[in-house]
Amino acid sequence: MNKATLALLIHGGTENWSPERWKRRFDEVCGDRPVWLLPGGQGDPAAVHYAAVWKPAPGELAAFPNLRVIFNLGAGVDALMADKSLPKVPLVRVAVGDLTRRMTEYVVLHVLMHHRQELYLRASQREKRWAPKYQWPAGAISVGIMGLGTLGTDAADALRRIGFRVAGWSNSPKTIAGVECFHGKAQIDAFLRQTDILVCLLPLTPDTRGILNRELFAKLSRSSPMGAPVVINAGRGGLQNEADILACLDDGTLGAVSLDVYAAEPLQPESPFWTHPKVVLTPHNAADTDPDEISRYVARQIARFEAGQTLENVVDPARGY
Ligand code: NDP
Ligand code: OXD
Repeated sequence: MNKATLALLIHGGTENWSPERWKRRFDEVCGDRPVWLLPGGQGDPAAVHYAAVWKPAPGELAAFPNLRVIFNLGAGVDALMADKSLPKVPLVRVAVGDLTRRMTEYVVLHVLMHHRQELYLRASQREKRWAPKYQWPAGAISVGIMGLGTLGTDAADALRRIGFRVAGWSNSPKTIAGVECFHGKAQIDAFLRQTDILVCLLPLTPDTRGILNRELFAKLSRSSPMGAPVVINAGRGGLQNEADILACLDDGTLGAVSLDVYAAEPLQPESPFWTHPKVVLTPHNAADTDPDEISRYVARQIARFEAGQTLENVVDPARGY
């Protein structure tokens, strides 16, 4: 019997994300399962039971009447959640070691950059200025991580092992060794009050949109040796109020920010973020995904599904993540 077809709908991304590269990988891991790279109209849409997607156009998935599972090729599903015509079938997101480790690299790099006063030191170097400042130890800094899911938990562990004091905030209660855990709206102020460096790894949902705003920044700790709190956002641009970030950097409510994500991507040339001396900017590449590992992950999930086992990392449409 013919195996059900897997359709690939892949838009955007870096050169690592070329749709042809994904197709080659999926062909390798799917054996004799037909893999269609769309758009291209390779056959009857009714033959498609699985779709592996990145940024499909709204309505694109509704064209497949017999879809059983949608696999998002990234961790964040906010773009899919916004598609009102999304077929009501399980949506599986990516949670794999490779992506998690890359995000932890990004978080550790940026926390260390601010903790070790790199903005000041690089400016001194450019000006040939020998002006050492006292360097405090990691244990003097409290890092607070918003989002203690796949990514936040791993980053918390790496930071704790370096010696930072680490806390985290999530929707539901958690117990994580060496990490002070807060949850829900009732505990957010207590979490913020003791946070010197805030790392945001939240998903973008109706509850979290715009959460990184002046009101929240004003609640962060102001007693760290850095002088003013630092914010690092690698979640989604929709989590941040960009006008508030700029105003808070300029009036000292914030000392510096690292941003990987923006309200509108790609970031426009006229954005003040490009040249702001207190902004460390990356082009949404904190954690690139690897087609090799992710195609194997999707093939494994399809095998589980067809064997009657439960799919892993299924998105809860009511929560939006
Ligand atoms: P998970 O779903 O594993 O974790 C999400 C975490 O956020 C959970 O701890 C959850 O709480 C918490 N959370 C969600 N909503 C709320 C809320 N309203 N209040 C408090 N906590 C909340 O996601 P991942 O860790 O895998 O990924 C997180 C996000 O990172 C993705 O959604 C994506 O947007 C972004 N991302 C960015 C990348 C980049 O390159 N910049 C790459 C990959 C992902 P609970 O545990 O209680 O459910
Ligand atoms: C993702 C991303 O969600 O790249 O995986 O942002």
